[in-house]
Amino acid sequence: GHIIRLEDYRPTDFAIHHVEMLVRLMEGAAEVVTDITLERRPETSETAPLVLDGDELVLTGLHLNGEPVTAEQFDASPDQLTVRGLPARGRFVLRVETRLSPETNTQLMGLYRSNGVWCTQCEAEGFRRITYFLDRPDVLATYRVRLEADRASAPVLLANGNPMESGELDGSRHFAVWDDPHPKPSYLFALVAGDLDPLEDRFTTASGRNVKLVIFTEKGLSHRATYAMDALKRSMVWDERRFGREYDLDVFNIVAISDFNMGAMENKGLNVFNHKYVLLDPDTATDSDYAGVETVIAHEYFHNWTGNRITCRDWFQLCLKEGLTVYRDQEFSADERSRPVKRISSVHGLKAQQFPEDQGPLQHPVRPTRYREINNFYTATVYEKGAELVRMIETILGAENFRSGMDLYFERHDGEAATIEDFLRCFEEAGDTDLSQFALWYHQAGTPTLTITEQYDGGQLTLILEQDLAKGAAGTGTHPFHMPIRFGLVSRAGEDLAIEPVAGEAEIEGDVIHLTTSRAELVFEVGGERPLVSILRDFSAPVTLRHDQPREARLALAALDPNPFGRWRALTDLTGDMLRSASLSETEGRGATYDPAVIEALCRSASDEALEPALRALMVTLPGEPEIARLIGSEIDPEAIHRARRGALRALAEAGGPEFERLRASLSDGSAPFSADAASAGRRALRAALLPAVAIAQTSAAPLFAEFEQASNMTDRLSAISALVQLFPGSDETRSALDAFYRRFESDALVLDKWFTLQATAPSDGSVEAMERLRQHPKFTLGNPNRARALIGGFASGNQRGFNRADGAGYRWVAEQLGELDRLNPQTAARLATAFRSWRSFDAPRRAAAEAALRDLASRNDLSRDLSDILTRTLG
Ligand code: B3K
Ligand code: ZN
Repeated sequence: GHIIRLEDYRPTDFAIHHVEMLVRLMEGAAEVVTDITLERRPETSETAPLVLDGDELVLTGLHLNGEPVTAEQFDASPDQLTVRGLPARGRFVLRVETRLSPETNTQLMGLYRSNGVWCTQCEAEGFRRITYFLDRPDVLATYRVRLEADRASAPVLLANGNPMESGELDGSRHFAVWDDPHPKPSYLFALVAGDLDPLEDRFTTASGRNVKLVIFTEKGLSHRATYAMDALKRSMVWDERRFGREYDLDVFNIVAISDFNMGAMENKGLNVFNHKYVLLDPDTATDSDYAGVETVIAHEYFHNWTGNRITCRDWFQLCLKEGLTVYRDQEFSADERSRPVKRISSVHGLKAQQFPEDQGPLQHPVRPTRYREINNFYTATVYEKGAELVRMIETILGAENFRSGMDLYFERHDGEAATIEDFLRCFEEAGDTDLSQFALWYHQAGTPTLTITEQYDGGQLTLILEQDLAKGAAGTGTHPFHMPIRFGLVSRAGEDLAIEPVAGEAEIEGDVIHLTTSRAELVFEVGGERPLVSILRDFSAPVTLRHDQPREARLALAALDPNPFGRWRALTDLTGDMLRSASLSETEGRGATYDPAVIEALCRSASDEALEPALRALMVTLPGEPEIARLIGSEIDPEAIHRARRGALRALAEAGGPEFERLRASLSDGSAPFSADAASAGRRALRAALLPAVAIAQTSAAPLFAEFEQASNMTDRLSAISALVQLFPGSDETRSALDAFYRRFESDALVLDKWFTLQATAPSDGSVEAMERLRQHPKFTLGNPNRARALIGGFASGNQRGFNRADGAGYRWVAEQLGELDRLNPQTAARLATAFRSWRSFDAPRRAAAEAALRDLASRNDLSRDLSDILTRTLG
């Protein structure tokens, strides 16, 4: 396929100043008339043709300044429109007419219909599926859009910006006109039309602008949007206080849609959401669903400044808006909920998603330099590692200079399409510092390793820090990074000691070491007692840490590090080591053993009243099977990992069982009404985290089933039924619970997704056969991305044993589904295919089976560019 390269970037030959659109929506078709006001740039040759992008388009009319364009003057194909002989100077208007078929658009890019609702998705290159255009982010224009539709099927007509006029038309039709005064790239264009229910509210900005807020849902569901509305208002306040950013239109609309390729989309003034990230109530949504809604609502809202007011020059700069906006939503959640809990969850997610990507065949720099299909670069590396880089800038500069850098960025680049270089320059100026070495984080792919060696003698502690990017940097360079390493030296009484370096090859500022070389030694005066080294606090750099720390020092830090992140890390390092060696013992047929001191530490953290319950839940949860697999790294044997983890759970149950039961009872909210606040959610999280250890000790599934039946909210219900499915897969109780769950929620799409995922992750031996039965279930469809992800993604990413069955049946089943899904929805198929990214880490029979399944799929000649790009790189 054709490769797009960063080094080939050049501006367009023509500028677009303004766009006027008329969109006529009808049953079975849509007509689009687009008046594009263009101007040849002064540096463009007077004869250069205008070349517009298209994708599966049908041109039905073409006019220049009101006159038909003659056949000799243009060439049109479904994916390109070339017009010659255009004016050498001054503005002109090109009218482009297209005819679309939203009902048959199963890709869900461009204009499509979801449950009868017309909606659009344009990022990254969907606008070209609506009209021919310079469909790239550095072409900014103002838009005025007139929508016409039947009043009965589409009483609500929405587009970007502010509402202007609306009224009746002949027949049963009506119209509405929307005007967006802020110049924007085409990927932020949106329209929605349908029979939707509004949930309305208002917000007054700091400077007094009165904004109407509306969340639209499908009929009868608006009561489920109240938490999303609350999250939106809190986001608006937060962005004013934390970054001085106010909203800039008279209305802010959000629409919840059933069929959506990703989480949500930040279209200017008209965010379109996967309904999963809007609709909630205690009976159908879990606490993590609530947290997810809060995060995504905030994320899309924050894009209004980081993404929309300042956008990207080209798609290579995607992390400019995504990494920065993830950083902003993480900070919002940290401020709204618990900072350490949020940080630990983010790091956990980074290690689970981004690290394997960065260490496998889909590795790429945070700012890539080439791509075949841009939709495949909305990755954990661009988003989550991108956010880590912004966080490191904050650590390096300090909070105050960081804020000045952000202020400068907003002031200098407002209304522009910017680059990572522009962004970094603002922080260099604000912090009066050189970030050229730091910039390597954007360019060099791979997870660096940071190795810490301690030496202690005669009251002096020496830390040797070494960084290495030798492995897996895919030709993007291996120069030393500027790594900010936050640390503490902790006394045996659990206090941070004053940091007094006597000699050092790296600069130390406060509690941050600036490591800029491959190796540095630092010597500290510490007196008679050897301190505990709490290194890489708050995960101040996205690295793999190798710290050959004595076990007793880790146990001590797990109990008393004043930094909560440090406690969590010490404990997870211990459990990780324990499970890693237990798995290796299982593979070799030796009995696994579980270090009683580590089990004891897990029990103690669960009961530690000094810590908030949400943090205790994170500490007592054993690493999942994929996590253990990552710690092993190669020749992975999923069966051994499964047995080892079960063994650890039993050891935990033996040591802590009665105490866990007591704790669970004490944490129960009893008959108090459900509250979604972080403290209540934290208590439920700790109860859920303790449940597997309590349940595994029971000889029957009956107590779990009773817990399932008595649950008064989805969080408790799902934790009980998950434990049933995981620990008692074949039991009557499990079957009854799944049936009861189905009967109660069969008409609720979002809960039904949970039902499919629950079963996709069940550890039964015949999992592939069970998957095929679910695939044939009347409620299953590949046409809805959430449903496809629930079943196929639930299995491929949530059932390590089943997907990686040694006979290859799991791989073949998933590959077959991907082939079928690709014909409908290439983007979702490609996304699900990334589940194969770690295939080389498994043992030889599994590697061979995975490769065969991948090659078989890759050899089909009708694959989309999306899926074939992922497969080629995964195999490459
Ligand atoms: N910007 C969108 C993602 C678009 C994905 C296109 N394949 C949502 C977000 O990151 O906020
Ligand atoms: Zn985003």
